[in-house]
Amino acid sequence: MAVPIELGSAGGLVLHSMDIWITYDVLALRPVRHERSILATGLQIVHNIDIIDASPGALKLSILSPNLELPIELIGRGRFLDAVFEVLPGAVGNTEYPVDFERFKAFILIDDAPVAIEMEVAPGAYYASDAYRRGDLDGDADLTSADALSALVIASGRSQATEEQLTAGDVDGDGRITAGDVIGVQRLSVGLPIDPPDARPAGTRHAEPSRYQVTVQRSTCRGEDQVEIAIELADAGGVAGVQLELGWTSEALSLVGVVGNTSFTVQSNAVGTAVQVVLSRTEPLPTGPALVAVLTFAVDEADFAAQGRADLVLGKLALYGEYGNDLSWTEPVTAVDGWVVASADGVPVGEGLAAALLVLVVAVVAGRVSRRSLGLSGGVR
Ligand SMILES: [Ca+2]
Ligand SMILES: [Ca+2]
Repeated sequence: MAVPIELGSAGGLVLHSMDIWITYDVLALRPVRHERSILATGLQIVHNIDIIDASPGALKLSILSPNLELPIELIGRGRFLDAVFEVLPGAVGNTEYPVDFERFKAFILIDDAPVAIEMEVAPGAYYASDAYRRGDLDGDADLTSADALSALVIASGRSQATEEQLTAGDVDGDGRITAGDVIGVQRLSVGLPIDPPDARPAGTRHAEPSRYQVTVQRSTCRGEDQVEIAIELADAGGVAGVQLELGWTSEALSLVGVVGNTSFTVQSNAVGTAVQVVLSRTEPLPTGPALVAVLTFAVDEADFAAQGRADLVLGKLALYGEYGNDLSWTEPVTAVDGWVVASADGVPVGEGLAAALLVLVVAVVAGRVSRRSLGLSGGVR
């Protein structure tokens, strides 16, 4: 049973050390290890798990910057660490066991003196129940491609996640289900790790400008009844997932179909004059330009000739890496909008978009375990 420790919105937070102390019910749970997500790679983490019987009920993790000259910069948000617990035979089904922070503190050195960073902390709870576990969106206690399909359908907006599906499917812990989570569920379904090998130093932000640029094609429609618009990646190196919304500014265009790059699994959902497209795969693409998708629009010729132009605007653009990590955490991701004009007289526009990260919220989110896991003596997720 893994209890995720999540950083609600910590992008850009700089710190030198952190204490995470967690209290739990000793009759139901026993900590066995911690697992670090891509957000915690490269950090020095010490803990009391090996001597937990000396201080039962209190799991303590301490994180220290490996180099005082180089504070830790948290480069994203969502699942930071998992505290993995053994579910003890004493755990009672359908019972809520609180998992709470005894202490959650982060410090930064200012003039060689540690100063506490103010943080908002929210406790969580562990449910011994037959509810869903991580990645099991359909709740059948098995991790299969059906779960990845459910995640894909939810990520594209075709269906709304139930509370249980959000708990199970939000693998990266950012509070919603996106292409990054689809990658995570796909990986879980075949037993691939959702955390990277602990090699990359934390907080390494690359400065290559616009390496990840997504461009919507610009096209002239000279009386055709259909127009095809390509969406392209300038460099697809490391990309394992794409999530985007494309809106168009003329009702004279109606979407006929979306064909994705065949090396991805693709799902789309068109509502009115916008379409959401989600693409995912479990391995990252090699370096080089790549087609993301081709959208085919039917054109109402008379209406469109009268308007003369439709802008094709990229919104909610996100690219995800092999571990479902949002690539904008480490490199800029830019969008270049497109357009369709009725004749060659159209005027170009198109601006990039920038992502912003906000306040810090830290939460232990409900961990769940299936009845099947509970039935195993000492069963661990
Ligand atoms: Ca399942
Ligand atoms: Ca998510």
